[in-house]
Amino acid sequence: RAVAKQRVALETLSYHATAPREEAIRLKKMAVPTITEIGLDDYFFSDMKLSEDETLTASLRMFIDLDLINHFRINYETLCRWLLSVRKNYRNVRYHNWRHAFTVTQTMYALIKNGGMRDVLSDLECLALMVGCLSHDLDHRGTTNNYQIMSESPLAQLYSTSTMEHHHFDQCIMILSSKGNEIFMNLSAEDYSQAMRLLEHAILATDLALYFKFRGEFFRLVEEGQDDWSNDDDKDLLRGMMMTASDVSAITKPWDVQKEVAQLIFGEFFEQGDLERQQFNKTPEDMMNREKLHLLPKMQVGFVDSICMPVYEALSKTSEKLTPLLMGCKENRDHWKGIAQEY
Ligand code: 5BB
Ligand code: ZN
Repeated sequence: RAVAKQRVALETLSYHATAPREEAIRLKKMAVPTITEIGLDDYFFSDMKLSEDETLTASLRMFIDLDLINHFRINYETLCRWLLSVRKNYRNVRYHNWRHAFTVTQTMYALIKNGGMRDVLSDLECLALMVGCLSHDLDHRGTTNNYQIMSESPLAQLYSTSTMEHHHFDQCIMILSSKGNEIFMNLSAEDYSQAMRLLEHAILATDLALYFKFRGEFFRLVEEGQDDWSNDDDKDLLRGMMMTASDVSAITKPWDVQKEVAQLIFGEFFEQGDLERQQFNKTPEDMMNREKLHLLPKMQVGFVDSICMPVYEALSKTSEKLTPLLMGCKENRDHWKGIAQEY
């Protein structure tokens, strides 16, 4: 069994190429925008006007601004190469691509900088969350965990729960340990192993199934008025919720942005539905069924009510500085609700 798993691991994980050094040298020489130039610390930031290069230089700015480069003695060229390698290992799918990773990271940055989370988190936690966000959907194929299981994909054989998230973490570790990409090289042995644990936790937390599993405990803490996060288990919960809040933060953006992003999500889900029709000769669930397009506004309301509002409400209770996310989410709910009622 162990041998079989190893073979599956090799088959599925063997492809990963890092970016060439020349590209890193090119990026290294590029001007990096300031935070205010592109509104990087704004909750309502959108990447839509940024070029591909600007998503990279903006990422560099966030690392510089959080003082991660100095604090962890990260070689700048190594950071450039690592960023390029991360981008390269996202696929050209509609939604779960590099831009999604980048925008999730920007929300995390805003939570840290403007949401008051900097006071609660250690530098190492900030580093792990930022690296975790950039890496959290690496090599996503535009299909869900359920699809991996249904199609008996090698990944599902390797990991029976949180299938894709385990794979994203694997890819993250592979890039971090590739020559020329080792941004954690100068961490102490203790910090390094702690960073790995934090990274794994952060990436796995983006499985909504785990969000559902752990949120009750987090909501209970928040209801009790918890504001001291010195307990490690409590802070694990908080970091996990921050990952979820960042991952679904498209739902908090101004309506024109939310509308555009929703199109991408619908498109990716529908393509999976098309695959399911072809491969299994079955009618996909409504969410993935093109013929059920008219149900999507109602589904978005359901998504907001069951997943998004609860996490933004809870986070708002931990810090008032996080309420803009809750407000943005509410506004989009009203928009989707309005459209749903037209039908
Ligand atoms: C989400 C959990 N899933 C297992 C069943 C469906 N639900 S849902 O009813 O809350 C839902 C969420 C239904 C439709 C949705 O989008 C319509 C295409 C969404 C939705 N999900 N809408 C969004 O704006 C966003 Br952001 C998301 C998160 C997408 C990534 C989650 C991928 C995991 C899917 C299992
Ligand atoms: Zn994601």
